Amino acid sequence: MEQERLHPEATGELSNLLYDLCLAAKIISRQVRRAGLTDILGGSGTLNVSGDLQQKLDMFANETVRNAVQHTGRVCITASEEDEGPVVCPREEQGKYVLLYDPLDGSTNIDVNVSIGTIFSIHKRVTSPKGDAGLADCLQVGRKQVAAGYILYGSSTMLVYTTGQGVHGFTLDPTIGEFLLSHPDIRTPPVGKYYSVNESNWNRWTPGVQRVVAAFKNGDGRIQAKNARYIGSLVADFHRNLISGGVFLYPGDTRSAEGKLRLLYEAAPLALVVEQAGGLATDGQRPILDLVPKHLHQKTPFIVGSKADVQFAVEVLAAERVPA
Ligand code: FDP
Repeated sequence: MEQERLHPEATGELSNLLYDLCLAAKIISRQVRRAGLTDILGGSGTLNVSGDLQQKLDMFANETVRNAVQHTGRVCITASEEDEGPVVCPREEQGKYVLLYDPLDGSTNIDVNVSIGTIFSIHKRVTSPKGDAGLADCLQVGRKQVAAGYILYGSSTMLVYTTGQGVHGFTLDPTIGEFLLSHPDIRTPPVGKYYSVNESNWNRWTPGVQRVVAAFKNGDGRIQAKNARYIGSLVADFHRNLISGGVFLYPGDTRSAEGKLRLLYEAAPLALVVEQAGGLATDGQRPILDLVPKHLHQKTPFIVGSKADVQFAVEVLAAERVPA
C-alpha cells in the first residue's frame, strides 16, 4: 500500500491481488503445517505435464491459488506448472492481470518435512479486453512482470515479493494470521559464500559447467572457494542465497539441454526478485528476464544469485564457447 501511493494512477488492484495471494498462502501454509497429521501426504498417482508425479498437496495448492484469484475481477487468466493449459477466468470477471504460478515447488520434499514454496509471477494483460484472454497473455518476456515473488513454507512462513521497487519480506505471524514486514528492502550480498547445485549431475555437464562448479568449489584465483548448500527445493535454496549470498545453478545436461526448471513459473519470477535485490540471473548466455517464452512449460538452464558469482559463471561459459 505504501508503494501504491507512489503511483497516483494505481487503482489498488495489484495490492488486492497480492492480498489474494496472501490468503492462498495462509491456507496452503496451514495445510503444509498439518501435512503429517492428515491424510494428505504422498503421491496422487497422476503425472503433471512435465511427467512428474503429482503430490496431493501439489494439487491442493494448485486449486487454492486459482480459487483465491479466479472470481475477483482482478485476473483474466492463470497458468500453473500443474495444469496442461492456461485457465481463463469467467468472461464477465476477467480483470487486467495475468497470474503464472508454481503452486508447490520442491514437492518431492513434502513427505520428508523439508521446506517447500509457492512461486508467482504477475503480468498485465496484453490481449484486448473485448475478447477472452489467451496464451499471448501468458507468454510474455520476464522484464514485463509487474510483480513476482514467493512464499516459503520453512521454519516460518515468509512472503518475499517485488513490484519493481526493491524486495520486501514478510513473515506470517500464526497467532494473528497476518504477514508482518520483517525484511524490508532485501539486498543480496555481491559475492556469495554458498554454491548450490546437484553435483550428482557432474558427468552430464559440459566442460564449461564443470569448470564453473569446480571454481566455486575449489576457488580459482579470481574467486574464493565457497561452501556447498543444496536442499533440492528451489525456493528454499534461492531464499538462503538471497539473504546470505550465494549462487544456485541448474544447468542443462546431456539428459535435458534446457535443464529442469521452468522459465515462466520458476526462473523468471525469481530472476526479477534477485535483480531487484542487486543480484543476477542468466541461462548462461542471456539474462533470464530477456528470454522470450515460446511455450507455457518451457524449461531453461538457470544460474542465479550474487552478482559477481553469476558474472563469473557467464564469463567462463562464454570463454568455453569460443572456438579454439
Ligand atoms: P522437485 O523436483 O522436488 O519439485 O522444480 C522442481 C525442483 O524440485 C526444484 O524445487 C528443485 O530445485 C529441483 O527440482 C531439484 O532437482 P534435482 O532433484 O534434480 O536436484
